[in-house]
Amino acid sequence: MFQLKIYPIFILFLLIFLNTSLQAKQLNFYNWSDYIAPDTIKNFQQKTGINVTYDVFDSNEVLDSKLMAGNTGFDVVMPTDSFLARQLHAHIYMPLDKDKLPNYEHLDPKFLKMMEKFDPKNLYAIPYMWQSTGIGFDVDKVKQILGENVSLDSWDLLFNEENIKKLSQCGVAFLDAPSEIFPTVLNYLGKDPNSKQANDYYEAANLLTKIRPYITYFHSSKYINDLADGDICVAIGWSGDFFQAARAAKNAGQKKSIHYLVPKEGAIITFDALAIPNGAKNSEEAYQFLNYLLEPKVIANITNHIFYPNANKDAKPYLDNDVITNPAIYPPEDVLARLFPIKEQSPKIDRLMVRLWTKVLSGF
Ligand code: SPD
Repeated sequence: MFQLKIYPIFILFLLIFLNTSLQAKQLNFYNWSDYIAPDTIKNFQQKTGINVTYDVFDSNEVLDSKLMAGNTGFDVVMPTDSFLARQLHAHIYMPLDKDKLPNYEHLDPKFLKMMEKFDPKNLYAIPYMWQSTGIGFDVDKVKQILGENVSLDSWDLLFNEENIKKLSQCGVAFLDAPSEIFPTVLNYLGKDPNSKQANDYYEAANLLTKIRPYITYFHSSKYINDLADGDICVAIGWSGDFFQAARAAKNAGQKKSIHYLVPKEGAIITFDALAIPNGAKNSEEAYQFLNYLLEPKVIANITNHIFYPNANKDAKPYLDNDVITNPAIYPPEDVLARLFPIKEQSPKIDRLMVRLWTKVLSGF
């Protein structure tokens, strides 16, 4: 009698157990657009049996507002350094258990030290790739418009009204990223790019408002294809994206010379980092994924595809020769010396930038 009663309960527990253990393992990854090799996710899924839901964004501001609202459902996300610092103050990430990341040893201590300014003791985030925010352009079109002898090494190309007015004929794109455009303009104006003075931001906004009529659009990913297709001829954007544009143009059989430069006045350098949000449902899978991305061959394959330099010291032997020797991808010392980081800003200045940005975009 007793045995008859316990039997169905046992079956029920067995079914529940089997159902949970047979459910496919899952990982939800939220990454920058155009920021991984086409086979990375597929290879990881094949290797581990973990199903990856992959989604992309093209703006720190968007990622930040989702993370701050909470319960994103993401297991791994990719904030940029100064945004990471701000988010760490809001305690939204899990501290990393390095024992679960045997490949962590491949990271270059030089980059870990740089990241410590944003993530003290490297407790929460893993540096992925880094970049500068400079100017990319179609050399022939720009020369056609501004003349053969135009000097192509200054922010004057875009911040001087005469120049941008002429370039507007062939299309000019700016990143839709106040956190990057304001420091870039401040630096051009000879001010501290991380200024804490409200007046400096008003001055930068004045310059932007003056040239606003000549900016075709503000967007942070569209410029890659538009430059390749000839819909624009110049953009402020992130270094690796312009090599992706050049590849897209070449693959489409177009003879285009797309160049990227860090202007002589200097440009922003930023690091993007991987982190696990608090409350991530699949943190074990997240660790497996992070550890996978830390494999030298895996990260080298990504760099070879997206043209951004990574933070892995053991990946170098696997980098394509034309990538590692390209000074616009791996900049030489004199260019590195012109790069400056963006620091975490006070909430007051952050709010001011957002307010002024809305005005600039609307053209008033
Ligand atoms: N396709 C864009 C990839 C670059 C992402 N990094 C943005 C960093 C912001 N400074």
